[in-house]
Amino acid sequence: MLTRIDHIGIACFDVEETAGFYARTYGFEVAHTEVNEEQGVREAMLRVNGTDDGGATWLQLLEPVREDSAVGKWLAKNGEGVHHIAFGTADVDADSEEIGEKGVRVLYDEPRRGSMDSRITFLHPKDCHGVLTELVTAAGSSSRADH
Ligand code: MC0
Repeated sequence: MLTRIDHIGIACFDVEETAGFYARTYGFEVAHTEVNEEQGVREAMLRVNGTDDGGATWLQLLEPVREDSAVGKWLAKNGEGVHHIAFGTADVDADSEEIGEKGVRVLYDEPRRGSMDSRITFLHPKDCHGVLTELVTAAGSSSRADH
């Protein structure tokens, strides 16, 4: 079951500069940074609030480390802006299977590693009214211990 918005992914040209805007304007501080080579991004996670299901709600700033990455291609075409939304779930495997059975394309056969050791998959934006949609099970969420 999808229980919350885990994060909103925002494509940007420069993570540090963009993080400065969010700190100055809203007071959101960077809680975590990493480079995810598989996804081709440098990212910063800005915590907005916490929940009691092992997750929280974040803004995720995404700077491409390769032009041919998903975010690199999207930025070249659209410029900076909202790239995807991510729903939190305790069981990304069950939810992606169930959603796939409804005819929505799930982009990965198996969830992959996401930010902060989460497990993630994506739904094709063309099947979701133009919104690239991610499903996330946070590290430490109950079902994660099974994997
Ligand atoms: C592409 N399209 C989008 C879109 N990206 N529409 C809405 N939102 C987006 N973010 C549209 C394009 O405009 C195009 O529409 C069509 O989809 C095909 O796009 P493309 O430019 O030809 O690119 P493809 O087909 O090679 O790849 C699109 C696809 C890809 C969604 C399959 O971006 C993908 O696999 N994304 C999932 C992985 C990802 O985004 N990783 C970065 C975040 P038209 O109408 O022009 O045909 S990593 C992340 O977020 C991790 C770190 C985490 O959360 O922990």
